[in-house]
Amino acid sequence: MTNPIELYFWPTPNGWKISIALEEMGLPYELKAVNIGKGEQFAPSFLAISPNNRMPAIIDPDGPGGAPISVFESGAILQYLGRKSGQFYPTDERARIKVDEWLIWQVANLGPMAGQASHFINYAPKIVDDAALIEYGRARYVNELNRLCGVAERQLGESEYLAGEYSIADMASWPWLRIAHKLGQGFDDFPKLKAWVDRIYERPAVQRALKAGDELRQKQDLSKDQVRDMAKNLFGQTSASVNAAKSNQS
Ligand SMILES: N[C@@H](CCC(=O)N[C@@H](CS)C(=O)NCC(=O)O)C(=O)O
Repeated sequence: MTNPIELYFWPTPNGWKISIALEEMGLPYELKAVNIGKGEQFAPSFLAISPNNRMPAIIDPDGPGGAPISVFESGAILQYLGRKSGQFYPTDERARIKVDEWLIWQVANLGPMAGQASHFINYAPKIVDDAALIEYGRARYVNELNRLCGVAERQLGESEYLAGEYSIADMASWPWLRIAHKLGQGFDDFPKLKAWVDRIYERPAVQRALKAGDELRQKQDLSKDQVRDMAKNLFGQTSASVNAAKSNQS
């Protein structure tokens, strides 16, 4: 009987990448909530496994050589789980490189751009009173996301999934691309992408992953006060503010 993997998690697209992978791979896991709106990502015990103060992170009690291992950064976690389970991450070098390309495309491009588009659409209007100050950032990231949706659309015209067969690259990209319509994109412009979103949504493992930790989800339409409260922990972080938050938590 394998010990459950601890998944340090909050219900956001980056968190779901890993709950989807664990469900798809049939690896037992236990959710450890990290309430990022409340600043729990600055707890020294969390920073010890995730020095970038971001979730997701995992601790696998049965790591290499039978000793525990922690992993942060969703791309590194997905590759680790793919190697550990021998699933959704091909061992053939050419096929693996394809998966790596699309996985890194997600973590280096899609994730950051969609995250910033979400910031300017969902949060900035509740924090910054002058709409003109928001507009340049909003347009910049909505356009970048639009470009990336076009990249995915063309790729999904070549193969059913991003890197050929369903893989960890799809698990990384799906939680962000499925909400593209809430981030200034029209799915009518991206029919293959929309069909891929729907195809993956149908998977029982994906359904289970979306339900796990559902009780942690906040209501979608937060008030100005709620967003401003979260913003103290989430936005405007500097090296000094992280050090201060860290000492408050210890
Ligand atoms: N590159 C990271 C991004 C993770 C990330 O941005 N996580 C956000 C939530 S979606 C977070 O933990 N934010 C906490 C904070 O900003 O302090 C990954 O792919 O794992």
